[in-house]
Amino acid sequence: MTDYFGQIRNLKNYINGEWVRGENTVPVINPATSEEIVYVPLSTKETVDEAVKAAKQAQKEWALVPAPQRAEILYKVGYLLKERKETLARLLTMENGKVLEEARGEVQEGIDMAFYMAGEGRRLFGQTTPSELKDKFAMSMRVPIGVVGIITPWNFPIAIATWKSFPAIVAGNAVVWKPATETPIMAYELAKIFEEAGLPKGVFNVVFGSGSEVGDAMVHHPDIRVISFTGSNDTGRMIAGECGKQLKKVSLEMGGKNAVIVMDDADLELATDGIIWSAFGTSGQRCTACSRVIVHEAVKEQLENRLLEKIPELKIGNGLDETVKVGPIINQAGIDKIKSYIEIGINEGAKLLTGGKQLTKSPFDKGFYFEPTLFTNATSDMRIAQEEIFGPVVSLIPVKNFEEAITVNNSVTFGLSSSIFTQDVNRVFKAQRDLDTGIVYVNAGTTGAEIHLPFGGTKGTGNGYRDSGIQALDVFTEWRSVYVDFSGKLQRAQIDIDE
Ligand code: UN1
Repeated sequence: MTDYFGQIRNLKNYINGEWVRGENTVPVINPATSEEIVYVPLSTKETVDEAVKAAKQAQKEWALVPAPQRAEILYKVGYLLKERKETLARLLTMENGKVLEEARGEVQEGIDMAFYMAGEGRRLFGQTTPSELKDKFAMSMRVPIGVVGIITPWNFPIAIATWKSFPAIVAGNAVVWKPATETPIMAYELAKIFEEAGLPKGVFNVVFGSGSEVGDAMVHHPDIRVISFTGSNDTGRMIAGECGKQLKKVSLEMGGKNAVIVMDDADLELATDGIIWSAFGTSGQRCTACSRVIVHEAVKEQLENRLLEKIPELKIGNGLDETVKVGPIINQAGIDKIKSYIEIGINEGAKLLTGGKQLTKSPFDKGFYFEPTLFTNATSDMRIAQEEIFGPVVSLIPVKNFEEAITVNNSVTFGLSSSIFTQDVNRVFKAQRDLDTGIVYVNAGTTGAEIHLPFGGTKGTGNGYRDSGIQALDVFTEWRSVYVDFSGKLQRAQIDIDE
C-alpha cells in the first residue's frame, strides 16, 4: 500500500470549513518503510492570519451556543472516532510508526476524551458565593477566552490534539491547530470528523507548517489569546518567553526523564514487565517513557538478568504486523540523536548491556529502526541519566536505599512521571508524597495516563497547567466574577458593612 488514498495526494489546510492552500508541500514519510504517503503544505504567516480571522468570527457565535449543545457535537465526534477506530489506527501506524495495538490505544484516548469532555457541556461549574453585603448576589463562572492556538507533536498525533481541542471547544473557544508536519493525516481525519459531526465552520481550523513559520505566527498573533503546546523543551521555553512578553496565556508540556524505582522487596517479574513496556513501547518515543531505572543494589543483578532475558523477545519491525512490539523511530534525525546518546553513555562510563545500534540490514534498511538498549552502572549525574533521549534506551542506576532512590528520582530538571515497585505500604505512601513528578505510579511502569486525570508535570516539564482531566478547562477559560445588587441603593463593598 503506498498511501491511504490509493495515490499520493497533497493535503490542504482546513480553514473556515474549507480545504485551502496546499502549496509548498513536502513529503510525509512512513517511518517503517520510507515510502512517501502524502504531501503536506508548509504554510505561511498569511495562512495563519486567515485561519485566525475565521476562528475569531466563528467564535463569537459559538460562545453563544449553550454548552450542552456544544457538547452534542463532541458526542458525535466520539461516535465517529469509535466507528473509525481501526482505520484511524492503521493510518496512525503508517504516519507515525507506532505498533497497531498502541495506535488503537491512542485513538481510544481520543474517544474517551470526546465523551468525557462532552459531559462537561452539562457541568462547566462555577461557584455561587455569599456577598459581604445584604441583597447582593455573587458568583464566579468560566467564560471562553476566544481563539486558542494548539501546537502538537508527532508522537501522539491524535490523542494530544483531543486533550486540548475538546475542552477548548466545549468551553466555547475556536481553535487554530498546528499539527506536527511528520503526522498530518490524523489532523486531516480529525478535521473531517468535526465537519461531519456538524461543528460550525471556523470553530476548528488546521494550519500545516513548520514551527518557525506557522508556530511563530501563532505565538505572535494578537488575536490568539492562549497557546497550548506539547513538544520539545527548547521550543517550549522559546514560546514561553514570547508569550510572557505579550502577557499571553500559555500552557506547556515538554517531556520527561521518567524513572522506575525497583526496591529490594519488589515483585521482579512485574517490575521487568513494567520497565519493558514503558521503556520500549512506542520505541521510547513518549514523554512519559521510562528512561531510567533506579534499582536497589540488592536486586540489581537479578533485574539485569531478567531484562536481558526478555529484551531479545521483543520483535522489531513494521507496526502494521500484529506480532511486532517495537516499531520504527520517527526519522533519521531521531535515530541520530539516539546514536549520539549511546556514544555519550559509553564515554561517560556506563556499561552497555544490550542494543545500542541502528538496524540497517534488510528488512530494516528501508525504515528507521533502533535496537532496544540497556545501560547499567549509570550514575545520576551522567547526561544519559539527565537528558531526554526519546528512543528505546534505558539506564540502570544502582542505589543503596529508598531515600537515595527518591533523591535520584528527583535529581533531574524534568518532573513528568515516576514509578515505584515495592510491596511495602509505607514506602508506597512516602513515595506518592515525595516523588516530585506530576504523575506517580505504584507497581506499574511510567506510561499509561488516563484522560480523566490531569496530565503534566512539575519543574522543567511545564509551567503548572495540565492537559486533559477537568484541569484542562483552566487553560481554556477565564474566571469571571459577577455581582448582582438587588438592594436598589448604592452599596459600597468594604465600606457599607454592618459593624
Ligand atoms: C506523550 O508522550 O506526550 O501516558 C503522551 C501515556 C499516554 C500519553 C503520552 N497516555 O503514556
